[in-house]
Amino acid sequence: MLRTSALLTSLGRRSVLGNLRCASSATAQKKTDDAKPSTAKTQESKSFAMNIFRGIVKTDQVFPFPEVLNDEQKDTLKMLVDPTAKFFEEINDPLKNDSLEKVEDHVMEGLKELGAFGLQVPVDNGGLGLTNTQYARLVEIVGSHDLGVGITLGAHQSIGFKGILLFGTKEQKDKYLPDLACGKNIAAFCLTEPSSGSDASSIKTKAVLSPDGKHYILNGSKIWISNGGLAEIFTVFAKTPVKDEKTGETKEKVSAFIVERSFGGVSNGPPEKKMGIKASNTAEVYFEDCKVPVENLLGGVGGGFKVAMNILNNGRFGMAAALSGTMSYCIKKAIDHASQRKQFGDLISNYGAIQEKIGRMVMMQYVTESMAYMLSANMDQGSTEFQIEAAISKIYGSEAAWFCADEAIQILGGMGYMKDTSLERVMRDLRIFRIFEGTNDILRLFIALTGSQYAGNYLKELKKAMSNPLGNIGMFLEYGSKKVLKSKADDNGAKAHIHPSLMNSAEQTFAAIGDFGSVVEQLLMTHGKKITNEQFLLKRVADSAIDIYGMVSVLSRASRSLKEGHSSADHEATITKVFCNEAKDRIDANLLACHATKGEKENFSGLEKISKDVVANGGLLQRHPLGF
Ligand code: MYA
Repeated sequence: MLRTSALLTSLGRRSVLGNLRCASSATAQKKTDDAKPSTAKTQESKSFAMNIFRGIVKTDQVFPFPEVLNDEQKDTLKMLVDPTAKFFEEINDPLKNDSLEKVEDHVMEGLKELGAFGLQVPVDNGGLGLTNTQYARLVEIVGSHDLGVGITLGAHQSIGFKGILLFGTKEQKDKYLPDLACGKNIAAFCLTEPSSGSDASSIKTKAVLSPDGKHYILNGSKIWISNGGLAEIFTVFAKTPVKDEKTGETKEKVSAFIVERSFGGVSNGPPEKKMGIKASNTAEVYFEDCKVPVENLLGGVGGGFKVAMNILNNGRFGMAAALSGTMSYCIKKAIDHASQRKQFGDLISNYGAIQEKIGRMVMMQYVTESMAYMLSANMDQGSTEFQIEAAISKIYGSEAAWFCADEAIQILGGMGYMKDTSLERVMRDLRIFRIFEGTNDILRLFIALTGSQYAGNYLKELKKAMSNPLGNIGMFLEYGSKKVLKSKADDNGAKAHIHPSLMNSAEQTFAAIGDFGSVVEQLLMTHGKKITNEQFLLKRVADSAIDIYGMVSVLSRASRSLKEGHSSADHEATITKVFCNEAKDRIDANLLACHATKGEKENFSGLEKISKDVVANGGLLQRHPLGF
C-alpha cells in the first residue's frame, strides 16, 4: 500500500512526454509532489479511447455508429462528390504531376474553381463551409487518386490555416480566410526545425517584441515545410519571452503567429528532392528580422504549443480518410488483376495465398474507414477531447495503407513493380505518412502515456478517497465492480446497440478492454512515473489501444449495417468477426508481454543490448561468415 500510494502521488504531474526528458529528476519531483495535497478532481473524459485505460467502456461516442449528416448536408455532399471524382479521373494526371514534381498549373486552377482550397472555411468567409464528415468524404476521393495533390491541399487547409479557423479572432478570419478559401493565397504550417522534429516544444525560432510594442521580430528557420515554396500565408511557431506575473520570472514559451510573405524577411529554399509525394512542394523557410504585427498573434502569447497540438489533432482524421481512399485504389488494382490473371490453370483469385492478402487488405480498409468516420462524426458532434482517437486513426491508417500498397504490388507481381501500373508511385507517396504529422513511434508513446496519465489520476483520487471512505462510496463501488469483473469490462449498455450475430465479437472487445485496464493499472502500480522510460512496454500498450479502437469501430459500424438491413451487412459482419478474432489474439499477446515475464524481459533487454552494442561500434558487430 505504501509503495502504491507514493507511486500514484508521483503521477500527479500533468505533462506527458515531457516526462521523458525529465525522468532523471523524477525523485526530486516526487518529493515536491508528496508535500502537496491533491486538490483537483480528475475531469471525467467522454472519450472512448481515454476511458479504456481505466478498463471502462464509455459508450457515448461509439454506440450506435454516429450518423451526423442531416438531409441538407447529405445533398450538398452528393453534389460535390461526382464533380470531384470526375475532376480527378479526367483532368488530373498523377503520373505527370509525379514526374514534373509539381501539381500541373491547370489542375491547381481547376481545384480552385471546385472550391477545394476552402472546404471547411465558413461560407461567410468565402468557403464551402463543410463539416468534418463532409470533408472526410471528399479527401477520401483525393486520396484514392493522387496523394501529392492531397498533401498540397492538406498542408494548406488541414494544418496551414487551420489555426486561423480554430483560434483566429473575427478580424483575423475576415482578413485572411477569403483569399485562402479561393486559393488566391496558399498556406503552410511552420513548426519543424533542423533540431526540433518530434520534440516540438524545443524549437529555436524566436519572436521578440519590438521596443514600440507594435511588432514581433521573427528570426529562425524551418525545414521540410509542405507548400513552403508556394505559400503566401504561414502559421509560424516561435519562442517568445513570457513574464510570469506572479513570480516575475521570464520564460521562453511557444507562441503562434500568422505571417505574410509580404511582411518581408521571408524566403524559402529550393523544392526538396523526395522519395514520394513529389508533386507536393516541400521547402525550407527562413525568417530574417521579419516584422509581424502584434495583432497577428494566434491563441495568445505563450499559447502556441496548444495551438500547434490542436491543429495537428484536428487534421489527423483527414489523413485516415484520405488513406482509406488510397487503400480502395490499391484493392481495386489488386482484384482487377487477380480476377483476370491465370496461372497453373486457374485464376489467381481462386488461390488461398491471394485470398488471404485480398481479405486482409479489405479488412484493414474497412477498419481505417470506420475509424475515420467515427472520429469525424465525434468531432462534428462537438467532442473536444479526441486526441487519442486522432493519433490512433493516423497510425492505423498509415500502416494499413502501406500494407495494402505492398500486397497489391505483390499480387500484381512484376507488373506491380512497373512505373506505369502506378502502384510504385502510391507506395513511394505512402511512406511519408508513417513519418509526418507526428511519427507513428512518437504518437504511440503519446497514446500510451496520455491514457495512462488519465488512469493514474483516477487511481490517485481513489487513494485520496480512502481517507474518507463513506463520503466516496460511489467511487469505491465503481472501482470494486471493475475489480470483480476483472477481465471483462462492464458493457455500460453498449450491448443494446450490437447486433446479436456479433455478440461474440462484442464479448471479445469488452474482455479486451477489461484486460487492458487491469494491465495499465498494474503497470502504473509497478513503475509509477518511471513508466515513461518503459518504451518497450508503452509500445505494446499503444498497440492494444489501437486494436481495441479498431474493434469497437467495426463492431459499431457493422451492427448498424445489420440493423438497417444494408445489402453489404453480411460482408461487413464477416470482416468484423475476423478482425475482432485476430485483434483479440494480438491484444492478448501484447498484454502478456506487458507482464514482462522472464522471457519477455530477456528479449527486451537483449534488444536493448544489441542496439547499444552496434551503436557504440558504429556498425554491425558480428564476425562475417567468411571471416573477412
Ligand atoms: S507538421 C509537423 C508535425 N510535427 C509533429 O507532429 C510533432 C510531434 N510532437 C508532438 O506532437 C509533441 O511534441 C509531443 C509532446 C506529443 C511529443 N493534444 O510535456 P508534454 C499537451 C493535446 O507531453 P512534449 C508535418 O509533419 C500535454 O497534455 N494536448 O509535451 C507536415 C501538456 O499539457 P499540460 C497535447 O513532451 C505534415 C502539454 O501539451 C498534445 O513537449 C503535412 C505539454 O505536454 C496533443 N496532441 O511533447 C500533412 N500533446 O501542460 C498534411 C501534448 O496542460 C496533411 N499536449 O499538462 C495531410 C492531410 C491528409 C490529406 C488531406 C487531403 C485534402
